[in-house]
Amino acid sequence: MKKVLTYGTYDLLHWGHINLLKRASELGDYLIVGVSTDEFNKLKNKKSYHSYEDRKMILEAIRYVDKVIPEENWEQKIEDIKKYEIDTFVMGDDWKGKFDYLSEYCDVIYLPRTIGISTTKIKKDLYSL
Ligand code: C2G
Repeated sequence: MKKVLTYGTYDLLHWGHINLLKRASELGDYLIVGVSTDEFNKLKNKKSYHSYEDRKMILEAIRYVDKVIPEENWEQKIEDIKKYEIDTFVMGDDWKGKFDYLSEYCDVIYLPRTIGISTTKIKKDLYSL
């Protein structure tokens, strides 16, 4: 079974996120998503609208996602890759190059980011309604 791993905040879930998860799931048979905890979001200077538990529940409802785990720090990726026997690590290409060090443990793929949508854009657009 080919296992794929990706990480993210996934707040205010939108079609750009779904595009990423769909393509990531097509790279294997089993997709694991590491969702940033509220505490880790603080380290990323991100504040989510939805709590970690709610973002986790939403992702678990998506047909492309097989398992959701907490992302608590920057350092856990290697351990997760080993623990879950990951074949392919995937991120949107806004992260291109940042995780190349993981290629020692699995394939590393950066997928084109979906243009025209982001959680930040949603927040801005709603604010100006
Ligand atoms: N994404 C995308 N297209 C968009 C928006 C997001 O392809 N229009 C992708 C991002 O590239 C990322 C995933 O969707 O792979 C989740 O995006 P975020 O929730 O913004 O995640 P981020 O804050 O980038 O956290 O350790 C990695 C970090 O946790 C990534």
